Amino acid sequence: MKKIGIIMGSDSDLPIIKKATDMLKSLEIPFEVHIYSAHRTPVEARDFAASARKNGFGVLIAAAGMAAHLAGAIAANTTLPVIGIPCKSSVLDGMDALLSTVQMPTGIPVATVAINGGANAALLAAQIIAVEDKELAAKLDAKRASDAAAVLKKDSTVMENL
Ligand code: RP5
Repeated sequence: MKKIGIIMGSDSDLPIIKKATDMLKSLEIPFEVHIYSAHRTPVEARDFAASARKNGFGVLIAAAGMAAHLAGAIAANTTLPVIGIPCKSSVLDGMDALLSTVQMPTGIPVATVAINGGANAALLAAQIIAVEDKELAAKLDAKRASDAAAVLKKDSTVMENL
């Protein structure tokens, strides 16, 4: 199975990344995590993206806050699918990172998930890998079914608590 590469702009983004790695672990998908910044370590970020395909990665996830150029900078250096996670910082409620991540120019796409959307980034990466992996696709189908069952169980008792 192809690996998923996860890059975060700072170790302060770790709580968001943990949501992604927890999900990938639960689906038994191999991953590798790095702290590379588009601004503070641009050479390492570029080199990682440029060599990712030959190093066995299938999808890259990039998480950053504030002027969040990381996902775009990664996408500029690979044609692997790149998923961006805008991270909320102490000001502007993450809108700065959301717009910096999502508003990519034509030709360099970044699939952007919700602000702090680490779990969905992992699920989207898994769904991309599962296009060519029936076993993983079955796990994703089973997760959908069990998530739906959990909601319906709550529905069946909701009136008891009112
Ligand atoms: C971004 O700036 C990082 O992704 C982080 O979300 C934000 C703040 O970084 P630190 O100053 O906490 O290292 O590049």
